[in-house]
Amino acid sequence: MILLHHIPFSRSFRVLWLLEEMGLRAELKHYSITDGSLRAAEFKAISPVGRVPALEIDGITIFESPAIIEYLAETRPEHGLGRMPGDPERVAYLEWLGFGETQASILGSLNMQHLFMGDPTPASPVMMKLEAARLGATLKAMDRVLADREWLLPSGFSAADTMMGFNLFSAPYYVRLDRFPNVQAYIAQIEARPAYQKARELDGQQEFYKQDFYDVPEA
Ligand SMILES: N[C@@H](CCC(=O)N[C@@H](CS)C(=O)NCC(=O)O)C(=O)O
Repeated sequence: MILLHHIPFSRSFRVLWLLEEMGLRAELKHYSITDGSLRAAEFKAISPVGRVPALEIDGITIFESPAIIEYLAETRPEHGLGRMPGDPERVAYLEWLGFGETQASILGSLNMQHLFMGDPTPASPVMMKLEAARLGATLKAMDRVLADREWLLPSGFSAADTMMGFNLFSAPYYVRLDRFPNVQAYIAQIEARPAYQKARELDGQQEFYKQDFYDVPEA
């Protein structure tokens, strides 16, 4: 049995998507970011600061999405989705796994300030503007790389691409993507993948974003 601790439209989508790419189906245990369920002692025993995803598989429990993604790629090499030590793309692959979290941490900060602080007055428009610009810089870096290839690695789709699950749903709420045509083409390619489409069906309804775009409020 595979059990994924999950919130729709969050980093746990990365794992849901990679499992589908591998033809594996997890049972989902749902949480909400706002109802306190992530802070329950039972969940913190699995994920020490109460974050999703966590994955129960092969008799172990793993938290941190890059660790889960890498574990799945290494233990299921027949799918060819990892780049193992010795592979010429190994370093680039590891860089993209880390890059996924660099970008996601900016999104986490923007989500916190725009969506989760309750009373928005303590949020800082200066920080919101800065974080939106930093997010734009990560998209610009991707856009440059994607100018001459379809996927993050030259040899083709890999588990590193699944790290962009969550990031690429969330980014358009804060940065207009028309500045990044290669990222837009990349998203279209991702959306055409049957495993991605199935994972989106299984993901569930997001409950965070209430409008199409979040501008920086006037200071
Ligand atoms: N680096 C961790 C970050 C996990 C994380 O922050 N997940 C978010 C959802 S996208 C979460 O659980 N947030 C709950 C909270 O911050 O309380 C990973 O990649 O798994």
